[in-house]
Amino acid sequence: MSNTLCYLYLANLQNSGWWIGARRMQGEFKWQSVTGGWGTMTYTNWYNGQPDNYQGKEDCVQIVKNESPPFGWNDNECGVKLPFLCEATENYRGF
Ligand SMILES: [Ca+2]
Repeated sequence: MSNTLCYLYLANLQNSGWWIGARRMQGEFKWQSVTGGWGTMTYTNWYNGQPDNYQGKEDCVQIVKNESPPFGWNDNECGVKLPFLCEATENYRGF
C-alpha cells in the first residue's frame, strides 16, 4: 500500500493511532514481516521530536493522526491497545 493510499484510508477512520508493525530492537527500528522475520527500515515518517523513547519504555511504532502534518510516526509503549495496519497482497483475505 502506498503511503498516500494508506493515509487516505486512515483519514476516514475515527481512531487516533494504529500500530504499523515496527519496533526497536537493540537500538534500531525494524519492520516485522508476516512471515516472522525482521526487515531493515529504509523509510521513516517520524513526527518532530520522535522517536523520543519516553521514559525508556517506547519500543513500538504507531501512525498518529494529528492536524499538521496530518499523519506521522511516534514510538509508544508496546502494551498500548490500538488497532493495527498490515500490508497484504491485493487478493489476501486471511483476516
Ligand atoms: Ca514517543
